[in-house]
Amino acid sequence: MTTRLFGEPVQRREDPRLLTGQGRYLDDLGADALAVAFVRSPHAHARVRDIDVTAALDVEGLIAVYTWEDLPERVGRPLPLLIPHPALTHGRTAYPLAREIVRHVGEPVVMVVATDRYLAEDACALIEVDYEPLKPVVGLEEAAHGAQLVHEDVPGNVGAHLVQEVTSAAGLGAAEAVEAAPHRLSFRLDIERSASMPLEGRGVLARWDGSDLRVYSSTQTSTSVRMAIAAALGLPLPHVEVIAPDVGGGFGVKIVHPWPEEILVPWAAMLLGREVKWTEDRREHFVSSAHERGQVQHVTVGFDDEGRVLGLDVSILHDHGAYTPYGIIVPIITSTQLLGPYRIGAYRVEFSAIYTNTVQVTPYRGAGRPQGVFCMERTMDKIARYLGRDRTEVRAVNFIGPDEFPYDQKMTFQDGRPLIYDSGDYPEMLRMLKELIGWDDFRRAPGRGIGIGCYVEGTGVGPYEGGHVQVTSDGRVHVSTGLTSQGQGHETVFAQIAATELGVPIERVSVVTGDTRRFGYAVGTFASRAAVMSGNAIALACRKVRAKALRIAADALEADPADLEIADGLVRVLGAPSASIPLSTVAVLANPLRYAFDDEAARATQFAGAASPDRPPVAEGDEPGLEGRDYYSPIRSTFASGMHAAIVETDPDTAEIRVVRYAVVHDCGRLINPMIVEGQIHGGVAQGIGGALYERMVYDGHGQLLNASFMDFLMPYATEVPHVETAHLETPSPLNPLGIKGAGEAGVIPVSAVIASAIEDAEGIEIDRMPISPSELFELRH
Ligand code: MCN
Repeated sequence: MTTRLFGEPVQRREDPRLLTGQGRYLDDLGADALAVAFVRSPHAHARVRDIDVTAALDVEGLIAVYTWEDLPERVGRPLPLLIPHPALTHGRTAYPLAREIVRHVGEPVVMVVATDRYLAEDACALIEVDYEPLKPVVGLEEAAHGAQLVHEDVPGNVGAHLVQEVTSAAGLGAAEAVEAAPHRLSFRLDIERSASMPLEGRGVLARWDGSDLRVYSSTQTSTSVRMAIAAALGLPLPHVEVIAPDVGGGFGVKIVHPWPEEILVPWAAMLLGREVKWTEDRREHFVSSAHERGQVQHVTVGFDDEGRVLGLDVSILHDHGAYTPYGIIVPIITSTQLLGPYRIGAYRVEFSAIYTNTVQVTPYRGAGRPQGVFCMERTMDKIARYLGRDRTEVRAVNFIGPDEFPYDQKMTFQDGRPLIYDSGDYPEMLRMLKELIGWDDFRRAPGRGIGIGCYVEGTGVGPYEGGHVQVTSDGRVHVSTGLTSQGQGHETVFAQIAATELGVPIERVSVVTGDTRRFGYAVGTFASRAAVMSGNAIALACRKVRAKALRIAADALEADPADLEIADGLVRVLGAPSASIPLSTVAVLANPLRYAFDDEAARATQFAGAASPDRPPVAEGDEPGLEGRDYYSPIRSTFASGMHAAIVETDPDTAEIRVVRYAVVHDCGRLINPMIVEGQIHGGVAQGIGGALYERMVYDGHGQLLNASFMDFLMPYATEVPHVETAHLETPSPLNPLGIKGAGEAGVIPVSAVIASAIEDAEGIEIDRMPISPSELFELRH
């Protein structure tokens, strides 16, 4: 049996459970809990004049009705602004229940608790809210005009305005560099709103026993939810536990902490002394969670005869919806990650984050990068078209060379740290991609085109993540880390790391994530950070355990720790395999307190001489047990990269667009599990195809979301997503012990750019907005 598991395509261990209905999602818990439903605003902008709950009080099974007036001061405060930024001069967050003004359809106004959800919904229907409708501002450009305000005290609806500029080596600013360039182009690019849309919506279940609060939440960040709840409810942290059970997808929307429901449900559970649960329905998810992507981008580029970009000026209008709970992280990521694998002469980017009377914006898988990559890759294609050169050649002349790392883009990344690329090999990646898709042999024909898109992605953002590893006397290894899982396969990859580091069969390793009882300090799962952050922390914790195991075994075997190895669960003397001791026995020896009925303990007595009579049973500076905890805190992010190519066919009559081939070359450093990474990329590409061809939030002028159901919001099926051909390039990150970079968002990031590039090639029409439907393509043709 091999114990070298890092890098192998180990089958996902969670799948048998998840695929056979054994998963335990939020709504599988708390069958007897009281149910919560919300009255949500039907108006995009209105003043709440009065709320009459009288009729609802007669509903049989009604337990309680709460409006903002009923909330204690701590609970009723505006929700926290999670990532402040000096440029966010007018950050605004919602109250957990509307206080006076509602600013988008779906904002929670009244909370109803009843014995079941049906009764709670019945009671909601009987509550009369007297709204004074105010004029809503819906379109991004209309809102930027500033004539009508979303927040009375935010002039021009501008939440934030930020300008960043990197001058050229010759000291030219972007405008000067563009002006001085032999060629110039200016154009506008639009990306519409979309959303994460996990299969399982949000949900919260809370139980109060008079002293301790236990909360289950379908979240991407249980430790932060815990801190938020403790703060809002005035409870000491050790008396609050938050557990993320199986989570049916998050894709970004579940990183917000706390959602109003995550405060209100535990508060009601404490007040009522009963278990209380809220499960989001699909319509609620559409109108009251979060969206992303909506941006208008104006680009001016100056370049030379080879296509080298000498100056780039980008101005972005970012639609932030009604609130900024997650700060302005999305447009900051667009601004800084737009540069991709390229060396750009001089660069200036400016964005305004604009409030509109629509659902708030928080990161969705890719988080601002799909917009930035659309911008840069459309730019590369336009340069190639202008110069009559091959699109890959233009990219290649702009690439940062493999010998130029670390490469400083001279900007500040989203975490406030310098934007320095640590490693990569972009020319080699392009060579691999061209070969994989057959770029040079592609036969172009009317209605058949090929497209390309490249990106660089900062992954593994800090500040830290931790891991705890314990070997028990049965030889099992228990790994825990505080971040949560939403389907990424963490139970498998973290077990692979522990099994490799400790030399034990993977079957003996179990992994727990997202349970604050097991691990209290964590940041969460987002920004493709779990593998880098928890992966390295778990490896470091394993190394501590390994060192201790070798020390104890060396005593027992009367050998030097340097002469020992651990393999197949045995600590062995190198070169003398018969001299060995099971790791389970080492775990027994690590604890001076042994139970008489423990078989392992009985076997361990033969090593009793290991304890020296002149030192205490637990030596000073030591701890009982064979376990270790460690944290990984990077100096800065590590930069993954990728290049995608697609072949599309468009129907000459119906303008239907079909993606017939899709190829990906990807570099996430050392692969822990290539099969899982490929699965992540496939899922991301499917999501990206949705964003390129189908998914958009359609608001009318009154701020009503017209397609708030899966009947009307199109998502791709397997029939729309081709087999994704994948190749890996591994340039290890020098920044972390395992050499890993992240992979979880990679698939989605360049897809809109790639599909636009391919349609443009097939049709000879410039594609400057995404998504594009057959009817829009039809119109562009005519
Ligand atoms: N991996 C690996 N080798 C590497 C890098 C990653 O084997 N060199 C593996 C990891 O161990 C992990 C997976 O690939 O199992 C993704 O790793 P990572 O890039 O660290 O991303 P996270 O685990 O932090 O996941 C977050 C990322 C994000 S930001 C979104 S959004 C997203 C995504 O993952 N949401 C998802 N993938 C998702 N997949 C599912 N099924 N559901 C979601 O909600």
